[in-house]
Parts: sequence; structure tokens; C-alpha cells
Amino acid sequence: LELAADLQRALIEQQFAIEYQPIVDLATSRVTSVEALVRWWRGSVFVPPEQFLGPAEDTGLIVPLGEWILREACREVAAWRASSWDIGLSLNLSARQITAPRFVETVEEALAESGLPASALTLEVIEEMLVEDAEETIKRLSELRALGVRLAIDDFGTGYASLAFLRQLPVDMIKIDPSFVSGLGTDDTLTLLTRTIVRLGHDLGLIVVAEGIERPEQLDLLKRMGCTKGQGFLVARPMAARGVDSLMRTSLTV
Ligand code: G
Ligand code: G
Ligand code: MN
Ligand code: NA
Repeated sequence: LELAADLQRALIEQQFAIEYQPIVDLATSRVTSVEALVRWWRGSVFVPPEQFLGPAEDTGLIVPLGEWILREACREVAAWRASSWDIGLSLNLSARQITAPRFVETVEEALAESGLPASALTLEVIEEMLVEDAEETIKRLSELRALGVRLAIDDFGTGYASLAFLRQLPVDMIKIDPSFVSGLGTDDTLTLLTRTIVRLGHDLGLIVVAEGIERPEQLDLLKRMGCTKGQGFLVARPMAARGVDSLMRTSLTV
């Protein structure tokens, strides 16, 4: 409860910031999009998202917080695109945000006011949000996709109904969970599973992003598997907007 009050104040006092983690095309090493990641500096103390996102969800504060992140990130990415950098934005969503009143309209407004094209925005959801009592969630995500917004399944492979979902919800992208990528080259089963997910995704016509790439051998194997895109500390860490500025039109050395 104390945290809830602090969160509310943090929102008013603008203590939140957004970092962006580059996602590269593994064939060219070019940055094709960035994932927005919320950060909270409570005074000089950094509070990890794992600590405040749950309470923000429980109290409903995730709705105004998520809306701020959406508008701010759309604006910043639209500015990079204005200097003719063809870059996209990925945003994490929580279940409560999607079912909040006017969610679809809010996304439409954020796109309109920033000038970001719908096709440059990818909304990341986890499988759990699409399982039980998820009719409203799926309906709204489908409406957004009809507008041209892309959908991604985050942490793919860790949920319960991965394959059923791919049928239920028209998605564009799957993001392979780091727990698979971590074992690439060292664990035969995880290596096999990663290869299988890459193939499955491609057979379904999806963009496949590998997350949590930390070691060169993982990167090397993913490239050889033909995985489309990659993200992880080896490629680039999450960074403030001005860090992204300096990446514009350069290829990362991966
Ligand atoms: O960036 P980091 O590893 O600290 O993120 C931790 C968790 O917080 C991840 O699961 C990520 O998806 C989630 N997260 C980060 N930013 C946002 C956000 O803006 N909205 C939501 N709903 N979750 C986020
Ligand atoms: O759940 P989601 O995939 O949205 O989580 C994204 C989080 O993963 C971000 O908070 C980011 O800081 C973290 N992350 C990104 N790349 C790596 C990595 O290579 N290793 C680890 N351990 N975490 C990472
Ligand atoms: Mn994510
Ligand atoms: Na993930």
C-alpha cells in the first residue's frame, strides 16, 4: 500500500523513464527496432520493474503508467523515424491495460499525435494473457491488428498453450524466451528446442526474435539457424534515448 501511494506520486512527479533495447536483424546487424522498458528512479534508488509492475497492475496504476509509456515512446521513435531511420517500436503490455476502457482508442490517439505509423508499432503480450477469460483481450488486440499494429508473443515457449494461441490470435512475431537461448551450444535439448521454435515460426510465416543473447556462440548458432532477429546484452543493453540517437544508421558489430 505504501508502494502504491509512492507509485501514484512517482507518476505525478514524473519519476519514470524509458530505456530502449535495440533489436537487430541478424543477417545485417542493423537495428530494426527498439523495445521500450520502463525504469523507476525513486529518488536516487533504482526500483526494478519486477518490484513495481505487480503492484501497479493490482492497483490499476499500470493503466495511466502504461499510457504515459505508450505516448512517450511513440513520440521518441517517431522523431528517429523523422530523420529517415526506418525503426520500429516494441511495447510490453499488461493484461489490465488491454482490457481498460478505451485501450484501442488510446493506442490510436498515441499513433495519431506522434505520427508513428501503425505498422511501426509492435505490442508484446505473454501467452498467459491469452488463455483464460481472454475474449476481451483477444478482441481488442485483433482490433489493433486490423489497424496495422503488429503483435508479438513475448517469452515464447514458456507458456501453456503456445501453439493453440498462434491459431487463436493473428500474431506477427514470436520472441524466444531467454531460457532457451541461454543453453545454446551448451545444452543439446535447449539447442534442439530453439532450432525447432525457429523453424516453427518460419513455417508459420512469423518473424522470430531470439532474446537474452549474451555469448558469441549463441549469436553464431542463431545466425546459422536462420533466426530473423536478436536481442540481448551481447547485442546491446537497454539504453536511454540519447544512446539510441548515436546508434542511428550504424550497424552493431554482431
Ligand atoms: O527491462 P527489465 O528486464 O528490467 O524488465 C523486466 C520485466 O518488466 C520484463 O518482463 C518486461 O517485459 C517488463 N516491462 C518492462 N517495461 C514494461 C512496460 O512498459 N510495461 C509492462 N507492462 N511491462 C514492462
Ligand atoms: O519479459 P521481457 O522479454 O519483456 O524482458 C525484457 C527484459 O530482459 C529487459 O528488462 C531487459 O533488461 C532484459 N534483458 C535483455 N537482454 C538481456 C540479456 O541478454 N540477459 C539478461 N539476463 N536480461 C536481458
Ligand atoms: Mn518484452
Ligand atoms: Na521476453
